[in-house]
Amino acid sequence: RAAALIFDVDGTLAETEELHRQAFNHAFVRHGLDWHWDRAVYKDLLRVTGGKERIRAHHARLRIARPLSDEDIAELHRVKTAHYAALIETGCCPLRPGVTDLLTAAKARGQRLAIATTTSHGNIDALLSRALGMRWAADFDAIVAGDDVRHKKPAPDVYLEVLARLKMEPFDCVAIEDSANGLIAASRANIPVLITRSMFFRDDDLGAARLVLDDLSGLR
Ligand code: XBP
Ligand code: MG
Repeated sequence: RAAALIFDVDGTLAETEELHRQAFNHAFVRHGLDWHWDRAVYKDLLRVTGGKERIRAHHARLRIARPLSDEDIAELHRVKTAHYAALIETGCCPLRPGVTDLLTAAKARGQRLAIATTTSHGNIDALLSRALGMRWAADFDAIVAGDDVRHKKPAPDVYLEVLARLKMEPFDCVAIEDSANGLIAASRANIPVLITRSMFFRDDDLGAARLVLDDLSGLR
C-alpha cells in the first residue's frame, strides 16, 4: 500500500478540460480573435500543457497571424481563467466517480494526500472548495501547481517538488493521472502511476502505467 497518493487535477479529479476549452473560446471572442477550438482541435492541443503555452502554440501554428504579444497572451489567459472560475461556480462540474470516496478512505487509513498539476492554485481552489468545502486544503500535505516550478508536465518538476515537500521516496507513492503527459511526468520522477481514463485521453496509449482504470469508483 502506498504511503501517499498524489493526484493530478484536470481530467483526473473532474472532467474540467471541457470547461477549460469553453473558457478559452470565450476569451478568444472577447479578444476579437476568430479562433474557435472544437473538441478535436482541443484534443490535439492538449499535448501542449499549460493554458498560456497552449495559446502560444496555437498562434505559432497559424500561417497568417496577427502578432500576439506576451501581454496579449497574459490578458487572454486572465479572461479565460475568470470565465473558467465562473463556469465552475455554476456547479456543473462534479468530481468524477469514486474520487470523494477514495480521498475519504485514504485519509482514514493514514495515507497522505498531495496534488501535482499544471493548472493554477486559483483553479484548483475553485474546483475543490465547491466540491469538498472551503477547508479542503487542510487534507493535503503538498499542493504543487504549474507556475510553482520551472517546467510543466511532461517534465517531472511538479512531482519532484511534491516528493521534496512530503520528504518521501517515489516508490512509496502512487500518482493518479489521466494523460500521457502526466504519466510521463510522474514516471520521470520514478513514481508508479495509476491511470483513470478521461474524456479527452480515452483512446491514448497509456499502457506504461501500473494500472489503467475507467474511473476510480470501486477502488477505495
Ligand atoms: C492540465 C493542463 C492545463 C489545463 C488548463 O494538465 O494542461 O493547461 O488544460 O489550465 P494536467 P491553465 O491535467 O496534466 O495537469 O489554463 O490554468 O494552464
Ligand atoms: Mg490531467
